Amino acid sequence: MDIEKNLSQTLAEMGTTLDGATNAQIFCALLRMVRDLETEMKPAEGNRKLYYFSAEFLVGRLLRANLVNLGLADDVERVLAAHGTTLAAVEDCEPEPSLGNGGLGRLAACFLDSIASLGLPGDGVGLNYHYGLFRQDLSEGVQREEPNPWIAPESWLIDTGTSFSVPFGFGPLAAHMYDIEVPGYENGVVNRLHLFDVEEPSPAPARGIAFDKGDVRHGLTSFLYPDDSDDAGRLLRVYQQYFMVSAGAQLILAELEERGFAPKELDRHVAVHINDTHPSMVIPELVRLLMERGIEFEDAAKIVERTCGYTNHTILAEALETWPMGYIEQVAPGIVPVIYQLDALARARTDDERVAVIDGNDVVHMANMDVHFSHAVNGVAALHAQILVESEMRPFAELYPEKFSNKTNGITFRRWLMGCNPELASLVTDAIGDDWKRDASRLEDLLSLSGDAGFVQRLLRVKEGNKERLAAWLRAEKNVEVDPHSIFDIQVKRMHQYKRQQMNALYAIWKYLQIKRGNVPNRPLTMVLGAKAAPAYTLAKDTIALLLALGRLIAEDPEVAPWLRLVFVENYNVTAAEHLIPAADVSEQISLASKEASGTSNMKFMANGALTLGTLDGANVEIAELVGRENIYLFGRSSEDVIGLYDRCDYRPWDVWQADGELAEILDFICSPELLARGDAGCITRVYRDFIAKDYFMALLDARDYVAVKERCLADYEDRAAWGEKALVNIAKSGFFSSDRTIREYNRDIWHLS
Ligand code: 26Q
Repeated sequence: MDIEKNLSQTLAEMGTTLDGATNAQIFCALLRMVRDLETEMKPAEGNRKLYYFSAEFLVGRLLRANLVNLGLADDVERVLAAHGTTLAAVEDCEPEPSLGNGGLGRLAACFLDSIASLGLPGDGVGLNYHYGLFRQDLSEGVQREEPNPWIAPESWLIDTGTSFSVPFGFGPLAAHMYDIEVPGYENGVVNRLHLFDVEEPSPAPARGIAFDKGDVRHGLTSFLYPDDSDDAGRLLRVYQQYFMVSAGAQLILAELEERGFAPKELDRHVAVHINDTHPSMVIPELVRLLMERGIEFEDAAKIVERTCGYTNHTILAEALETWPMGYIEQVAPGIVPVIYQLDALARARTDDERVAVIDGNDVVHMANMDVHFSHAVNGVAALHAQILVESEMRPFAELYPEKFSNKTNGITFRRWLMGCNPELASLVTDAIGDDWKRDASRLEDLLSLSGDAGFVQRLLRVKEGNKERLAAWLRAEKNVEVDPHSIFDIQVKRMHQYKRQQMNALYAIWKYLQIKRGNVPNRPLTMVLGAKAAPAYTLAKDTIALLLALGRLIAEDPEVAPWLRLVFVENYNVTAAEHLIPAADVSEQISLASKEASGTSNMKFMANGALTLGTLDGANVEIAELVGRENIYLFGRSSEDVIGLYDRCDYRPWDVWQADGELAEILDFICSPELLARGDAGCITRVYRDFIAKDYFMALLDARDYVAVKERCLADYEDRAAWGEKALVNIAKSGFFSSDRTIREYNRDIWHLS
């Protein structure tokens, strides 16, 4: 197609020309072009259709991703260059749809891309939040949350004109369906992401990201609720969840009928996937709807069990959802009798109280309901699935051994390599051809270039270029200066104690003190962190305050500043990730072993040639197996050790503080006057107290080993050729983590779509 002609025509309708248009106008013209092209394309077909239910789809900006999949990105880039602009400048006019918190939501987005790219029939079902995850403001030295709107007059949302009536306790409420098209990679397929919304949304949030909880009819889809550490709006989350699953379940049955099948054939023609427990009420809702259509309860329950699959994303007990029956009674009285019947049915299978759907306090355990009434349950990395079976869900695994499996997470290489790192993508293509674009496992062909000094040099130069571009972006967007010749050591992910950003802070203090004593490193180090903390998660917000104060202290110290920078990137989101990850030298994956179910940024960094500094947790275990011990920097206690320490209640940080003078000095520095003066002293002091009194995620236990291994890693950086070889092996082995591989496994073992 003639892109230049198409754009010129649209821009003429808008009263301008390619040379006269603003980037915002060009963005609109490209958006219309993509939407028009996709209207002509067809959804994938098959005997069974998947509906992937998720409260979060962290899709990120969509212009470039769509152009990549339509095979038009390079041509568009050329046309724009001829008219004095770039795709990067144009896409900066697109507000990011931040419709998720972190890994779980981004995984759902990668999965939709892979499902379409594999030509499988499958749509997403979620909610059209008007405000995505809050925008983070750090200007006062602590996190402030601001509303984060993304829906512009012209956006990717398609009004389908369809709605479903959701039977809430207060009466029916229409769920209006908007769609976002999901094109496959150069295969002519478009699937859909269905996002349900109220018909008359609230005009604007009253104030901040607070919400008028009384006004469910208008405010139900206003906000994405931040993760489990935020208790505000619990009841509202139940309203959101039921709204999503009831509308989605009705859509499923309507489409089933349209395809000419009877409700009792549901399991033969539909697969429903439940992404963590947030959509779990789809189970009783489907049973209720089947019963409305004349099917007996027991048969309905059997059909639904054969239809549904459930993925667990966490073993942190506090993140497993439970809802008091009173809440469900108020929100969705129609499914209350169904849940009681499901509880009775589960109790007929076992008298083990630990696996009950409803406990003695009339509280519903969503994950328990999911396991009883799904035919497949999976973890998201080998270690995680093993821990589920051997400990967290052991009674279930004994009851239903055939249900349990692992599906190691993946990422889409379209966004996370071709889209965000075109220089590396073309270097790879020059070396091995472009088969890897359809089959990421072919990246292994790069291993034949191991030992090719010229190629390794080119690889290092691509990284240098990306570091320079990141430095320019940080200057323009975040108002920070970094030295592209320093080592870029990056930890970006949600802020959580188990992810141990606080341990990274200890390293910064250690390094600061070393430099003060004259032990300057070979080369400057730039530590980059980025993370949002749940608004009610005090300790997480305190850790941000500590890192900000440390960054200031280091920057203001003329003895240290030439050697060390600690940059905390404000408002970390998908867009920021796309700039940061291609430029990373070191990927920080330092969670307490056994706590990170999988992690997915670890995979993105690996594919972009960063070396992992990490614990044997989540998918890091599989990364280590793939690249070999010489191409990864591992430290810290094993998951077995950690689980043992928890079981025996055998960890006391106070003892570590008393026994290890050097560590105590680093810790005590947190409360030094010079640091407290550079930030919120109350927040910083709380982090200190928590380290010594609780340290629930054992940062002190691994701190020494962490510092030692990090130093070895940074020293190794100086042998540039050897480092480049390691990066090469990481890129070559990263193909395993393609979400195409993950989705093939889901399809083969769980969904059976075609
Ligand atoms: C629960 C109750 C009430 C309100 C919110 C929540 C809630 C919201 C979001 C609970 C959990 C989440 C998000 C979890 C998540 O992102 N988990 C991550 O999933 C990734 C994809 O599988 C893994 O790679 C990460 O290891 C895991 O932490």
